[in-house]
Amino acid sequence: SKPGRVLKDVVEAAAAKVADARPDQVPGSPGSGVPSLAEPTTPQDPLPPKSEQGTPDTRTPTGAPTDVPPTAKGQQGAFLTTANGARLRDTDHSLKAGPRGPILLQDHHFREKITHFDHERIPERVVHARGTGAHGTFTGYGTAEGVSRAGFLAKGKETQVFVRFSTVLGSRGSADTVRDTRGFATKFYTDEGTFDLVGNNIPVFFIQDAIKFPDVIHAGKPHPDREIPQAQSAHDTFWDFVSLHTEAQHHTIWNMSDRGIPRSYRTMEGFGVHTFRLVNEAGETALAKFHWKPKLGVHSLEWEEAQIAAGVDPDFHRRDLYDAIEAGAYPEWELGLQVFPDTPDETFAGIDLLDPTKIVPEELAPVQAVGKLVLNRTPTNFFAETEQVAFHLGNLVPGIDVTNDPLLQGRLFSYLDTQLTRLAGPNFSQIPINRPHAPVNDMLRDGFHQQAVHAGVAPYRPNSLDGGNPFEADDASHAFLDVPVVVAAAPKIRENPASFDDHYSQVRLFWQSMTPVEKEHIIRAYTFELGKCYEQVIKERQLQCLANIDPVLCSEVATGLGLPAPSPTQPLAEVEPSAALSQVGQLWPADGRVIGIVVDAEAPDPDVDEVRTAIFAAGMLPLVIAAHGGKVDGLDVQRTFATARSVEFDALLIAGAPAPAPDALPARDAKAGSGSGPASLVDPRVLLLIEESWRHAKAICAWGSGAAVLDAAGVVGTPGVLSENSGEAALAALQQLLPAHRVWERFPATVS
Ligand code: HDD
Repeated sequence: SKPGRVLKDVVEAAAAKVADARPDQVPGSPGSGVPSLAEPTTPQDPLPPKSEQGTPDTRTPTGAPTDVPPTAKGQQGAFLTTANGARLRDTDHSLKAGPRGPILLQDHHFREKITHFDHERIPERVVHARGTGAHGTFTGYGTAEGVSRAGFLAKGKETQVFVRFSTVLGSRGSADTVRDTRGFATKFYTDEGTFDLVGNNIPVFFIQDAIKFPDVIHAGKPHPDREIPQAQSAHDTFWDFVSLHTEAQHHTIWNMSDRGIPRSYRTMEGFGVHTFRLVNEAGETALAKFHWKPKLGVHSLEWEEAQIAAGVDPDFHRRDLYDAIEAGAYPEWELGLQVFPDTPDETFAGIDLLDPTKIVPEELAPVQAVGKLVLNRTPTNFFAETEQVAFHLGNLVPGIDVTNDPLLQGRLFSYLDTQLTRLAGPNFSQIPINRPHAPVNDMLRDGFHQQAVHAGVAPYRPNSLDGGNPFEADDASHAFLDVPVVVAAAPKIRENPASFDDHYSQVRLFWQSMTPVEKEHIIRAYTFELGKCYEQVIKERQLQCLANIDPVLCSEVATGLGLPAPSPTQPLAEVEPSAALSQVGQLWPADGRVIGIVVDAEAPDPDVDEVRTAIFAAGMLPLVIAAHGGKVDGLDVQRTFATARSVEFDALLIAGAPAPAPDALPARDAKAGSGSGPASLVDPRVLLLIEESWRHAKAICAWGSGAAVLDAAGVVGTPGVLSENSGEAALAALQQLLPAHRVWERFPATVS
């Protein structure tokens, strides 16, 4: 037993094991090159760190490069130690007064282990708690040089970035695919300081003034009494607020549209929302809005898909991002600018650029590409990077300044303030993920969790004791420029400009810009969400808002709710639809798309291998689906009929007609007693997969005996369902359909 063993025995036993085996025979041992997943029996080096840990971890807290190995603060050496580095003999038993006795207070290892564990959690973000992140590179095109002096926008300049995507309302553990706005926050580690672009996938916001932020969030979060529902806007308090506070109606219709349920973070646009002020080398200013344009286009889930995914794979978007990056299908966006003259009234084409509930249609001010973002590295440690990353709108670089947008002004306060609680003190910019890659010399001192050992005696200016250091910079040394905007003499008041009172014209613009199928989705979303409200008065009040947007939208939702449709209380705005707002009608690259291939494990089709290879070659991901795991005809099976659901695939190839397996649930027609129709010949889980894929408007192509499956599923002859003679022909047919994302004709559209 343990107490009887002496140190010598333990060391000798371990040494004997190591000596007996040559390194190349011991998986996981130093030199073997083979990490062991079996239970290890000998001291081993930790698994090699991922290469990305070179940055920003290889910086000192003051930003200077260091030679300290990146994982030095993580794991070193083969042996378990205390936090102070003393090697430990046993971490499985507490120190007790005899085997049956109480734990001794002197057990310093027990106390350290449990105390640290007790404090492992930090408060989740008050909003955007659920998220995932990735590292990448931004490369400037140089096209913005005329409007901004920011160095990272220069032609060919590469800058490291970290991006965190998020939902807004849910807790850290909530599902990814809920209907909500998505955060799209980017940290550019530029040579001139860190620039944070903290945006969303929706270009407008619920409120015009930051002082309303607690109101909209309290309304959207779960009800305070029961703390339900989680991560949803489909409840009374949310609709109570937005129907009373009508400036929220624009953001709300975006949430009710397909934008509220993205297919992937990779297929989302991003928006800086506010108007920023840019300054060029000559000191000239322009106003601008930031846009992220995804290379893969903007695609969304279908509402039923989103709901199923929330159950079968709550980490759907997180998994998708990691899988794509680890498969080498690096997500890409172009950063674009809409640029406006910096006029005294800060408007463009009659649109108030300081009002964050308004867009400027791209048809009026085109989005001009200024650089490219590629995400190519997943975090090594979720907590250290994704959880501890702290964004702040005040992280600005020379060439980019703020405007007086009252929402932006308030955000400049909130993002620093919130970290004081979340990251427990004022030194969070020293946490590795937050460290600037520019040298830091800030005269900020002390405080909780201070990591730096500051030298010198004079952290004040002016001083002579530290030789006058640090010195103030100027234009020649790339100092940040606060644009000396003239602030007009005005009374101190709590009021908005009159232009902020238009709450409906752009909501109508959005609605009018949608295709029939997108309108149908919006109607269903409002009907679903309001149908979840209990209070009649709230539904009626929101119907009144819809009447002021569009009578068809209002009457369709009213019908669904079983309520009368009210008339508008104000004239409907004359609007020019903006095609750029619609997701339907364009063709996009199919890179990174997931293609499910259903095979019959009993009679595998010989074309499957070739089809898989061709899918890979086209930059997509094939997943073989069969009745059981393991291998079929030498091919790995990635999904079984028990684990595959339509949500995971962008399209299906059917390469065989698998008969019902013993573990399959009874087929529907078998339950009904017929049992002899074509459906009973095919495994019912395959039929469910096809039924769902069909409902979710995905392309489905078959070849060989797979044609019989389409017949059994009753989908032959419908749009986007094709049978071909060979695997090659079936894949070619599928590739014709994929760029449109979905077979849109399958959605019935009752409105135009
Ligand atoms: Fe905010 C987080 C985006 C308005 C206060 N916000 C946060 C995040 C994103 C946004 C993407 C997550 C950052 C991360 O991944 O760590 N927020 C927006 C956008 C807004 C907006 C696009 C409007 C245009 N936010 C807004 C207002 C306030 C805040 C008006 C307060 C007055 N937001 C916060 C916050 C958070 C935050 C409380 C929570 C965690 C954090 O900052 O770091 O400070």
